[in-house]
Amino acid sequence: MKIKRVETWLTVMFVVSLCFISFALAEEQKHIMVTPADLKWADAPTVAPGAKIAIIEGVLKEPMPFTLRLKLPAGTKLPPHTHPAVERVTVISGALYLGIGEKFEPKNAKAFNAGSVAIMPVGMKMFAFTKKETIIQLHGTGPWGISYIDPADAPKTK
Ligand SMILES: [Cu+2]
Repeated sequence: MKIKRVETWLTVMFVVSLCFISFALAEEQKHIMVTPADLKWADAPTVAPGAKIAIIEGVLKEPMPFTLRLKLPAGTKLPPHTHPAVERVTVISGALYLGIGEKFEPKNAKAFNAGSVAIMPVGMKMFAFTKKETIIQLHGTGPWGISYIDPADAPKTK
């Protein structure tokens, strides 16, 4: 019987969505408290040569909140790119030179020193560079990623 099947299907969908909601709540209630010494830095050659990443919260490829830090060596260049999610950058130390646009034009970049925040909408074209070692924190809601305007700009990983 068709109606019965639709009802069963709706019940299944309802239970499935309840599971997702309780999973999401459980996710929210978990607490994370870290000091700089607790951060676990890993090499991040896909970000830039010599870059390091410390994931504080979340799984970057998943549709969930994430918080991470990037340690960028002096002289790092992040060629023009976009992200599939809102980018929220907080500069923790050093200075991030950030520019808007699809061309890498250092003169169009502004220095964001420690304590600065920048929030860029989905798909905004931007580039960045450092002059000294700089730590930035990114947070937002994934899935997170990066697309280079010129695919040839993607850092080579071996
Ligand atoms: Cu970016």
